[in-house]
Amino acid sequence: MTDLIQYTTRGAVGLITLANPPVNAFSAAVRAGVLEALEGIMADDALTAAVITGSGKLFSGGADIREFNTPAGMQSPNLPELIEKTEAFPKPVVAALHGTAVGGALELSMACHHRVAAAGTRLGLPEVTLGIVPGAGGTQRMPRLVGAEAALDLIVGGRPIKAEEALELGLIDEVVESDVVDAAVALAEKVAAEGGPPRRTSELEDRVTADRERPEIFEEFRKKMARKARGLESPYACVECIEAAVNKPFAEGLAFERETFVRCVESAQSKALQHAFFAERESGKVPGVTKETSTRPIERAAVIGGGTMGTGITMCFANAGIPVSIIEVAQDGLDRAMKTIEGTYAGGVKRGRMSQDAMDACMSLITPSLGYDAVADVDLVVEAVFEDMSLKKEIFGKLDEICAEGAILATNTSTLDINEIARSTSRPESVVGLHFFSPANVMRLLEIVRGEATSPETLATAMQIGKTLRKQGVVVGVRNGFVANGMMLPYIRESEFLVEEGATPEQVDRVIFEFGFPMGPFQTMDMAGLDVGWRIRQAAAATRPESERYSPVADRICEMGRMGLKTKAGWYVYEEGSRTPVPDPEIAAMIEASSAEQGIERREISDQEILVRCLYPLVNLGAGMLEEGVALRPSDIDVIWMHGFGFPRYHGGPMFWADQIGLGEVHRVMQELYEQHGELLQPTALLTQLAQEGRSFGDWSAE
Ligand code: 3H9
Repeated sequence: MTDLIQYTTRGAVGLITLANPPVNAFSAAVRAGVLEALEGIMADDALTAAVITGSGKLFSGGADIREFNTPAGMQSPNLPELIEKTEAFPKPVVAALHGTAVGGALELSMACHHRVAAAGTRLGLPEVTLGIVPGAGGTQRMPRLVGAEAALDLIVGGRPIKAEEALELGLIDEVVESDVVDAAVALAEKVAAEGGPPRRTSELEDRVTADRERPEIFEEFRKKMARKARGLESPYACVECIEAAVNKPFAEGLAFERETFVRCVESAQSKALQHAFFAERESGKVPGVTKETSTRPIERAAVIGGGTMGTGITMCFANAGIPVSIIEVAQDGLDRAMKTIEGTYAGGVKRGRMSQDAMDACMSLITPSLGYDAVADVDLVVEAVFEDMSLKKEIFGKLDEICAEGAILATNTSTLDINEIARSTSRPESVVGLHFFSPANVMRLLEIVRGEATSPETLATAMQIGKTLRKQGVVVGVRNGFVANGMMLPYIRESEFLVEEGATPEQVDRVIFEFGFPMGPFQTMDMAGLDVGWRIRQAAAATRPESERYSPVADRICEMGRMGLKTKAGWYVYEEGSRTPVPDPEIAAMIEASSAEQGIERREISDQEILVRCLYPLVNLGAGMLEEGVALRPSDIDVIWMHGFGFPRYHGGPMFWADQIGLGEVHRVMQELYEQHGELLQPTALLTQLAQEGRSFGDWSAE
């Protein structure tokens, strides 16, 4: 038998243990091993029952996703075959669950005749997040155990639940605080002693018969999910499968589920979502940092600056249970910062997102401090004052004097050179960038900026912090705007040029929204506030080459005092109390006047041109950043865009999306744009090379 399965006996019970680290995925060898063990138990008259469990910290993460669309995935027994054989097994089979049991692992458990879980085990069917439906009977068995409404919630939501909730729903039979395998073996012995045919989930009819009387639940659910499922195929496919479970005999429902699974797993959306899953995990692997690299435990932190970023970052630490001091130079600034934090938490309590107790616990972890004394005993400081190099150098000089040896000195700068900041200390190896996105307590992306002197220990600690704060960390190099904001530049620039050439802000925003972003660039700018960009442009004006094309429209909007949503006017106008952008004829007239002034003859601009003009240049710049080594791999850029700017996950991020179009085509269009609009759109060397060689970013990073 394969060594990915351990097999032993406990009295008259055969114990099958999955042993395929890290997540005991059901690869071809594991499936074959489980089946072989079951056959052995069948053939042995001394054995009356079977228990299936997992080794290590979890039961199993389900099917082996890397085997999707490969011959290994279909190798007999495939997962549906194994699961049907488990349910049909004549001797009782009990699942002993701990840690996590998701996807195909929960599907197998539901086909076992009984399920026992250790307290706190997480159970779920997350397949929808991979663009598929549960494809091994999950959509048919779950409604039979918990009813259609709970099944819709769990399968379409894809969210895991704790064993205690699963017990209440009827998904499992027992939750134990004691050893789960002992409990499962005891249950197996008891059921075997009682005799009678095993309890088969596929034969349970009560729940589905009752649900058949309420066909309206499906339409109601479809309406309820519409906003969240916009653009996605698999949530609707999941609903159809659960509907089939209710309305069709089990075997027909199962066949329908199978057909739907096969269609979904081959879809472009599923491939993109699988890419997103692996890209997120890949981003945690960084040259020079290994499992052996030591990290500093972060028991206390401090944040310098009580503005929007500083308060949000402070909340991140408190939310993670880490005591944190927030430092301001004047009492009124400190009071304002604490009021902001308290108000944000209170808003969460009011909206039912957190309990009053949780808010009180977070507030008790935050210490307001005047001056730098508070940094003396912290393990990490995050500086989040405004973007002024001399101020930052002064602060880092002080930190260098006061902080304990080995403490991590981080800056939240989004534009300044971290190497220069690091040089203002005597310990540049301890300096790193932790670039949070606004609002920092909400946004998941964290750019971890590696300076030229940052030590592997500092970097590893920063990556560890990202995980503790439940952020999606991505390591990047030093460059103006790093990767995220740097790549935002051509996206915003081209959208503004398009408006000067004949499009309208609302047309550009509609095209980008329809592509799948939560909103287009003009609405985003209004939401973020136009003043920050304006200040940055003013600062950069002196160094901008005369010959470079520049759209003055955004500056003029600011000159009119329109700073976006917060002033109820920006690219759009906003009615009192509303966040809905309303096109403004005054802005339309101003844009037309600006086009005329610059001698630009306005023309009809197609939706397709808008899409490629906004997105191809950022792919092009992404390729440039790979060449420079500022981004480590194309998939890191994808993660940054998905988590930082809402690039639709079902397109897999800009670099994966470009690969699907074909880099030959992307390059051809970039070349055309370059010839029409000039050097800002010149194809980068890496894009040109890959296009000429007929390769993709994926091929390049696999080298
Ligand atoms: C399914 O079951 C289909 C069926 O309905 C029908 C089939 C016919 N496969 O997340 P981590 C890797 S669909 C292959 O950091 P954690 C992961 O890439 C499946 N590899 O660990 C990483 O590799 P590396 C439905 C997998 O402890 C390593 O394991 N199941 C799989 O933070 C560690 O991963 C899911 O969607 C997999 N299934 O969290 C569950 N899972 O070290 C997906 C993980 O090389 N998995 N890897 O980077 C998870 O949600 C989490 O991994 C889990 C553990 C919660 C299990």
